[in-house]
Amino acid sequence: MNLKHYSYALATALSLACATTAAQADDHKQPKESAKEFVDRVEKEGLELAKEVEAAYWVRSTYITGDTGVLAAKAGERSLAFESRVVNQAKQYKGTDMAPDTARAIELMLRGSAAPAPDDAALRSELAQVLTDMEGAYGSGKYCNEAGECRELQELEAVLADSRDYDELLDVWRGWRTVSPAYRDDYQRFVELGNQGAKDAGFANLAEAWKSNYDMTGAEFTIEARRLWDQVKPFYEELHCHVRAKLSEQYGADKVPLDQPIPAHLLGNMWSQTWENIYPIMEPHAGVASLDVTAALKEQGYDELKMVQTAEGFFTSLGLPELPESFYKNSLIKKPRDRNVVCHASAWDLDNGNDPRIKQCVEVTEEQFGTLHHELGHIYYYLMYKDLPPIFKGGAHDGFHEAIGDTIQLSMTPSYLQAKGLIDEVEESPEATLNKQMKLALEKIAFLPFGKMIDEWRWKVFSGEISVDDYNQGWWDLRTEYQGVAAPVERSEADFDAGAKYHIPGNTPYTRYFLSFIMQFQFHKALCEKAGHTGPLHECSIYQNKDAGKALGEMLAMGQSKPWPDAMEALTGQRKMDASAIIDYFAPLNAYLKEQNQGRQCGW
Ligand code: X8Z
Ligand code: ZN
Repeated sequence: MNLKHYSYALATALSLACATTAAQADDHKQPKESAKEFVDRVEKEGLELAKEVEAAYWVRSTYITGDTGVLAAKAGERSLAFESRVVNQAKQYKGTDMAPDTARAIELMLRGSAAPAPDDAALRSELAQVLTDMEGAYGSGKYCNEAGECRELQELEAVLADSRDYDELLDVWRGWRTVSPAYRDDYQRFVELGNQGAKDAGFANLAEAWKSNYDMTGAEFTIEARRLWDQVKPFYEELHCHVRAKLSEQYGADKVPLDQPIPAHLLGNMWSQTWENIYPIMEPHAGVASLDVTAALKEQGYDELKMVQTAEGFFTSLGLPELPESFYKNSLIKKPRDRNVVCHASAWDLDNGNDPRIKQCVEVTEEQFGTLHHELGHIYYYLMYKDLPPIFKGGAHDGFHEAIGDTIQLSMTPSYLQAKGLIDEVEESPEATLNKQMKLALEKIAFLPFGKMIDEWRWKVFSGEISVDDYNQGWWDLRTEYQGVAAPVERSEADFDAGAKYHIPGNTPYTRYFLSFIMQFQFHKALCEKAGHTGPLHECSIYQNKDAGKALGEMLAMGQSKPWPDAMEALTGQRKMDASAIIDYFAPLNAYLKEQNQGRQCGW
């Protein structure tokens, strides 16, 4: 069910939609319907069904109970039935003569969704159920320790972020991983059902379905993603080497040996996916240019609402529209105290662009402030492609959708933060630059192998290369290979550590984030050029620049109406994804790391 994070055009139209009865649907199967008529009808029916399905999913995600589970699974089942019908009909038009826009629409319909619908109705029902159950189990997961004290994910994450006590970190790291074994069997069943759906839609397996969304073949996409990873890998290895050395100083070489992968619980994040929370350990020049935005937000009495409004203010400063009133009325930005919700942040495109919302259990921290910008990036995509035909509503590819809010964040320079009163003064010195770059690299560079390996694991699981008996071993093999991190305690096949990360039970493809983290620097560079910035890229902010805003808005308004290289070209002049911009951006830090690592044995 594709709609959970943000409903892409096609995903919306296909996987939601259609309250039509079986009889009506059969009527529509008449072969005389032209391709254009077919597309128009699917869009119309899709919108109708979407209303109901989106409402059911929203309520489920913001109010997890058995009852909302029943309603969401039923809605999911209907949307899968619609998708199945649409795909099977769309196949008939493939290769026939039609206008380019219609051909694009048919092509989009035939792409694989995150969980393609099996032809068999009973299997569709089971698929909808298993997805609803897994996400609900994750969203209501709690770790109760031996003393009987129970904590939710966000509380555990806060410990991971702030504590430097090895054993305390280990307790919460292990604790959160007591939640996921409960749905390991569900996941295994999901893999079977998803593969069946993928086959019925014409793919070899679910991995191939997922790779079909990038205007190239699956094999080409695999190579493309690998090419990008190869571009950034040497820089990651320098960062890893230096971080490991510093952690070894902090915790002792017995805990962090200098020739081994880093224990996964010491990197400031539940999944070791971004490492900015250990910045205090890593700060190159102690005390230079204070970057404690969390403290500033708290001191200045920011609350959830003010954080959202401030983030909106960045987008409107570019000349983009204000958020509709309904956004503030209908979004969930504060964690309810009396019920379980899926706290993992998401942005939703309800009512065909008229009722966009975010769902985020906002806390007053810099990290959450960043995530708010990320979510608003999705929302502004929705707003800008609102008037396209429903089937063209979506990111140029899913990495584009993920990259917009993050691109904006790259403009939150010290000068911007000072303008907002969030830091006192802007210190300009090579030392200040290095500190700033270190903090950002701990977020952006550290993430890259994580962003890559999640779907490496799933691709292998879907293709059968990793069997159900090896889920956990296969997971840790990839964690070690890509990230150079290791489980701090022995794990077994009774565990389901992949399932401790939201996007596994939530079934959200993850390569999109890997692509996004690379493309957002490409976008930032292009926007800075539009804004007339000269000088190093890390000093550029497009805040208040209407030329940059116009260029961004124009790309967003294209949605997925054209192959993604067209959208990329419209903004950047390039037709390829490319990691040169992210590497160039961090040139000062790269030099520093190489110097620091001299004489060290890097690698694991
Ligand atoms: O899931 C998200 C967003 C929602 S699309 C909050 N992100 C990934 C994650 O949290 O794992 C953003 C960056 C990576
Ligand atoms: Zn996102």
